[in-house]
Amino acid sequence: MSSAIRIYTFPLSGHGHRVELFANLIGVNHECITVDLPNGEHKKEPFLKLNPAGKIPAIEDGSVVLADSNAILVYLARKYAPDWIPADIVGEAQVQRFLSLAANEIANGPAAARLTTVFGAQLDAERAKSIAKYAFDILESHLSGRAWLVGEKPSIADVAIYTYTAHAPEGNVSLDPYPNIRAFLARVEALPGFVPMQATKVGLAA
Ligand SMILES: N[C@@H](CCC(=O)N[C@@H](CS)C(=O)NCC(=O)O)C(=O)O
Repeated sequence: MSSAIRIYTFPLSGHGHRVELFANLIGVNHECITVDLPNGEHKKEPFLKLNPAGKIPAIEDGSVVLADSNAILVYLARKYAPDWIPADIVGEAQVQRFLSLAANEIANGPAAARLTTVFGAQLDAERAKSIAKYAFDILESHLSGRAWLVGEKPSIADVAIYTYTAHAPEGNVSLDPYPNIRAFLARVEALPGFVPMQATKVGLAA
């Protein structure tokens, strides 16, 4: 039997949770290793050998070392769960579109807004909330009449978008105006193997 994939993460990180969630959804053998972010473990050796950018998540799968949550989702899907990434060119490109949304507007919107409330980050909360609205308006409209972001079944696009969207209220971004998004989140949460990220009682979630 192959050894467990090591996922270096932090319990309150949505980027880390994205990877942990996917590992659980596809049932791949893995273990989560908490990196001590508050004490800067991610900025020192030996962690920097795993990710010179000094960020979690990163994984070790045998001799493969990989950082960046979306890159890890692509790797895990291609290697262990090809059903989670479309084989056709257009479907794959559509997935990439949502990975980009996750890496840009979701990271700079709801994730950044949550950083200000959960971690006291000195970021422009109003700007983050305005980017969150932009991203959620796109998602709300896209999810009209659709169960999943791409095609007829869940893909890594859904996993990439899920966590920071679900936890947006912690950053004072309400999901009340977005019924399609809320129904989408409930569908992800009903998937076999779903694991939640630890909730924090701040912002609208207080
Ligand atoms: N693009 C990266 C972003 C990862 C990221 O921002 N990680 C945060 C935790 S959510 C981190 O490690 N922050 C620590 C730091 O930047 O010092 C990914 O998708 O993995």
